[in-house]
Amino acid sequence: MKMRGLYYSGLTILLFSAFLQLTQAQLQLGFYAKSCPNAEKIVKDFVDKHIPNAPSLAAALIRMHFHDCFVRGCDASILLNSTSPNSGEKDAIPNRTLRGFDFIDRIKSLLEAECPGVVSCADVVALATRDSIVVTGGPSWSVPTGRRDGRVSNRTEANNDIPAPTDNFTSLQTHFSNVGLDIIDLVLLSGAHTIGISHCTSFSRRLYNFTGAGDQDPALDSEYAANLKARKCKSLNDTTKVEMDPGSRNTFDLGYYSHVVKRRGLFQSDAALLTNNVTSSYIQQLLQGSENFFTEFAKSMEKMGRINVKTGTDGEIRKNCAVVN
Ligand code: HEM
Ligand SMILES: *[C@@H]1O[C@H](CO)[C@@H](O)[C@H](O)[C@H]1NC(C)=O
Ligand SMILES: *[C@@H]1O[C@H](CO)[C@@H](O)[C@H](O)[C@H]1NC(C)=O
Ligand SMILES: *[C@@H]1O[C@H](CO)[C@@H](O)[C@H](O)[C@H]1NC(C)=O
Ligand SMILES: *[C@@H]1O[C@H](CO)[C@@H](O)[C@H](O)[C@H]1NC(C)=O
Ligand SMILES: *[C@@H]1O[C@H](CO)[C@@H](O)[C@H](O)[C@H]1NC(C)=O
Ligand SMILES: *[C@@H]1O[C@H](CO)[C@@H](O)[C@H](O)[C@H]1NC(C)=O
Ligand SMILES: CC(=O)N[C@H]1CO[C@H](CO)[C@@H](O)[C@@H]1O
Repeated sequence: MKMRGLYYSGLTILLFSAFLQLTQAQLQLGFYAKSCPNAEKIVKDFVDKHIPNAPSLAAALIRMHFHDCFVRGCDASILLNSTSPNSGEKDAIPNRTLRGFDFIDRIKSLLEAECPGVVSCADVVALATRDSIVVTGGPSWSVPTGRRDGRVSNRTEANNDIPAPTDNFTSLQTHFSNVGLDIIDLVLLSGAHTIGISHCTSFSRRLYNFTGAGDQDPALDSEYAANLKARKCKSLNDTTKVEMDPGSRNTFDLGYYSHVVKRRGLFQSDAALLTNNVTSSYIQQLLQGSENFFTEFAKSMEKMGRINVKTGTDGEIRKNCAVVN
């Protein structure tokens, strides 16, 4: 009997510690409830106070979150400054147009004042993104927390892992599946292009030199192309900013998809969504409302926020988001 008892309690302890390790290794809702009870409120209050005056930052933040998660997981590696001789993600081609770093730094300072060394930069990015999209009238989603910050930021990895605006459907699918996202996530998350801007340089080859013969991309509506050339992107190297969802760049709505189906998406990667039957019919379903954009977008964002997160004792809680401790 005694042996059996010991056996059982041994097994119980074993199972229990395995269970603990499993749960410790995961994000959880309200991770800071005990360690920093006001953390989420501090983020939300800051966002609610400042985003209405600077709504374009919502776009900057969601794009930052995306770029963070696609390279080494959502570990705030995107926030690290390059340290000579290492070139960080910030110096990668797709990051040259990122904004909002000081917005994150300001929130992080408030959190450091409240509970030093507790709240990760990666969680600040995830929370501030969600809260700012809500301010733009977009969907809300759950942001389980407990992400820890990475210690490595590598420019080459960012150039390789972040999809390019010139990507075709196959390349997009590969970039997404590399981080565990499928082609429905691809359609939904591309919907974030309903807010924000692009510089002409991100797509001007489609207007002026698509195949290198001074031609235009036939997949881009020619009337729209003519309009862009006349009024916005006047030459191949013009750096003017263009709204991706003209007329409602600060409102989170279905505008992007309406645009894409009119062949007016700015990037080849936007146009590529029409080249696959599954994704193009999913866009129709979103536009018709048989799939609810907000509900489905929220699910994909939660999924993106979980990509390769560091938890438990992995990584660190950075004190300053731009440098490792
Ligand atoms: C599917 C592959 C994607 C590609 C190739 C892509 C590419 C780009 C490019 C080239 C820009 C313009 C940068 C500039 O010239 O300033 C941009 C802007 C933006 N992207 Fe994407 N993107 C993709 C997916 C996403 C995802 C998944 C999100 C978020 C969930 C996102 C959110 C944004 C936002 C909000 C902007 C506007 C940023 C601003 O206003 O500063 N994109 N994207
Ligand atoms: C990180 O880089 C930014 C931009 O170059 C700079 O303003 C900031 O002071 C740097 N932060 C640290 C901690 O070095
Ligand atoms: C950065 O990543 C690339 C590609 O994975 C790798 O070849 C390179 O060695 C890395 N650089 C550093 C400094 O770790
Ligand atoms: C898509 O792009 C990749 C990489 O540039 C290329 O290897 C592939 O042939 C392209 N696929 C199609 C169907 O055009
Ligand atoms: C168009 O692209 C080709 C091939 O990349 C290049 O040789 C040519 O100089 C480009 N034209 C302009 C106007 O940049
Ligand atoms: C941009 O293009 C125009 C003509 O299209 C040219 O005059 C100008 O020198 C170019 N600027 C740069 C920085 O390449
Ligand atoms: C995709 O749709 C087109 C036109 O509706 C059809 O011809 C083609 O067979 C479809 N392809 C697949 C793989 O279902
Ligand atoms: C925001 C940011 O850090 N941008 C950098 C991106 O890369 C270019 C070129 O390396 C830098 O000049 C920018 O400062």
